[in-house]
Amino acid sequence: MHIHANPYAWPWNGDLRPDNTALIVIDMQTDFCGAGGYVDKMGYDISLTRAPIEPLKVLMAALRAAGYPVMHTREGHRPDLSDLPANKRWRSQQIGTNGVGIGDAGPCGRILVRGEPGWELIPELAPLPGEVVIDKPGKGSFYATDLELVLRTRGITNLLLAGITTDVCVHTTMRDANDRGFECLLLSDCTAATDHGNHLAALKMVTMQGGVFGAHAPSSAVLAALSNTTVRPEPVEGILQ
Ligand code: C5J
Repeated sequence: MHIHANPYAWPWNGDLRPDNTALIVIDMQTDFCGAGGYVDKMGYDISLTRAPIEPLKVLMAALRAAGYPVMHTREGHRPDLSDLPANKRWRSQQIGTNGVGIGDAGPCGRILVRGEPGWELIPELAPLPGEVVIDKPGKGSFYATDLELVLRTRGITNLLLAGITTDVCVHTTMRDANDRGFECLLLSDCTAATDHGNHLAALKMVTMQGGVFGAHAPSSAVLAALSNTTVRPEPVEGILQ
């Protein structure tokens, strides 16, 4: 089975099954797409980072119904900030109001700190019991996490990538996954950036060099491929279907 994608029909080898393909929903946390969260505090427009919520709801339901694993990531740091590099903290304090950055108190608790309200995944896209949730201290989902071990253990070779933000955590994860040999599809309407131009640029980057990091497609292309594999009624003899 292939998904109609840009710049090639994905996956490269047509081997797309629920036991070798997972959806990874990256950092759909209040800090990135909720009122009073980190992105909001920095002064960016959260209607951009909230745009993937509705298409993701539909896609996650369809993939779950078809037996595909759905995994989630959360960016965040230990409460003692021992895993927060000083330069990451300093840079985050340069934008927004009052020098408040990662680790500091905001309207949704301490920004990007594990256990705080802003760090939680948004309720609309809450994981189901048993779904893998990866906590990561960085932008990429592989750095300092057990994501690769989890994927290899399950025999996952294909990744559908979604979440926030296209140009930062989603792209870093896609690049790192690609270097590890995973076949990646970036879901264009299920991801967004704090700047729409950056979102479009991040999509375009994927298509260079024959698909330098994989391919991208809207979730409708995944839904179309899934519906083509649903069981059709047995043809009745003598009747053309
Ligand atoms: C950022 C992310 N943008 N999840 N994090 O800082 O993309």
